[in-house]
Amino acid sequence: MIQYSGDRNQFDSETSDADTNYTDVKVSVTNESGINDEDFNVDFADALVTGLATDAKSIPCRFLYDKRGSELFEHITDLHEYYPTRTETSILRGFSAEFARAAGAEVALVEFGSGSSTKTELLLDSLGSKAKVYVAVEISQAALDAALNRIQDRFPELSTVGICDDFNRGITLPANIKQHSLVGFFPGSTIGNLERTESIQLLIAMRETLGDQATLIVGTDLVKSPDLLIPAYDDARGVTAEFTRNILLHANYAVGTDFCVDAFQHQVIWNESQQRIEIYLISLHEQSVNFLGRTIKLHRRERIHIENSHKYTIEGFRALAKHAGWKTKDIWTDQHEWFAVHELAAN
Ligand code: AVJ
Repeated sequence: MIQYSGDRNQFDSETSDADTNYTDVKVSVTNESGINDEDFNVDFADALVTGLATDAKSIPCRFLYDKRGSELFEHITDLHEYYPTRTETSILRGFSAEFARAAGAEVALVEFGSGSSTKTELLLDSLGSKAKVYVAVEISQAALDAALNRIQDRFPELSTVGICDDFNRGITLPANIKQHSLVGFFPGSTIGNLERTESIQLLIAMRETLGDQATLIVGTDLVKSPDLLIPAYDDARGVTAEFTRNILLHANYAVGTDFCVDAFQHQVIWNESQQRIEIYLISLHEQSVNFLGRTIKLHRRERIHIENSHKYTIEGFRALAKHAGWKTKDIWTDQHEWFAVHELAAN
């Protein structure tokens, strides 16, 4: 790779003085913070400037999902303590067979935060030739590419569309998709990351995106004992701790912060009144973090909020969905009532 610190358009010129042919060479421009322009993440930089400026420090959890973060999350889903993935998957086995029987003849499936698209295969398998289009919305480009390649191999007749973006920003569907029966798929209890009011906003936005004939399938983690909840987010092998701390490594290469990752500890709290798991990184000693000409001081034990994972009762989520204009249809759950899959209808 060539490091070049001038006007990179110079390399576009076909009549370059240099002997070298640059057309096949990736030219990267390095800015003052030492990061390649192509890799510098403006959105992440903004979030850090805002999130670290106050006493109640925070980093938005969407930045957990760089390539390494997406890989670590996949490890989490295999952990014994992390019950949501395998529980929801077993629910979806029964659900998808019944759902497919009642589905329209030409279905377009739109998944929000698709990650590895593993659960999607259950729905696509059951839908068979009824599934015409699959739209995957995912913030991690690496995860999106890998998942869509695998899905396309497994379902060669299916049209696939990848949208690499934050689904909270509102997405635009391909124009010709509305001729199909639209089915939104929002599994994994991803909705739990949002505050309750934000969840309502998102469900309203999804109804607008998908249209008034749509169905929405949402997975929510159910309220349960902290004895089960805490270990699910603080596993014995420390995979979740590594996942949380990786957000600092992501900041270091994408924004140029100089976080010392080993000086932060993963902490998990069950907030009973808010009915949510809260995840923090605690500064083990007094330290400062430098980036973009700023210095942020952290005192010993000061914490940075990283993630919330809200838990819902069945009735609590149904009320919230109704509030957002959705009609509540079927609910599927497991024998322990640990997890719920809600089927909602726009009309
Ligand atoms: C992907 C948001 C559903 O809240 O359970 C898992 C994220 N964080 N372990 C969750 C997560 C730490 C996960 N969601």
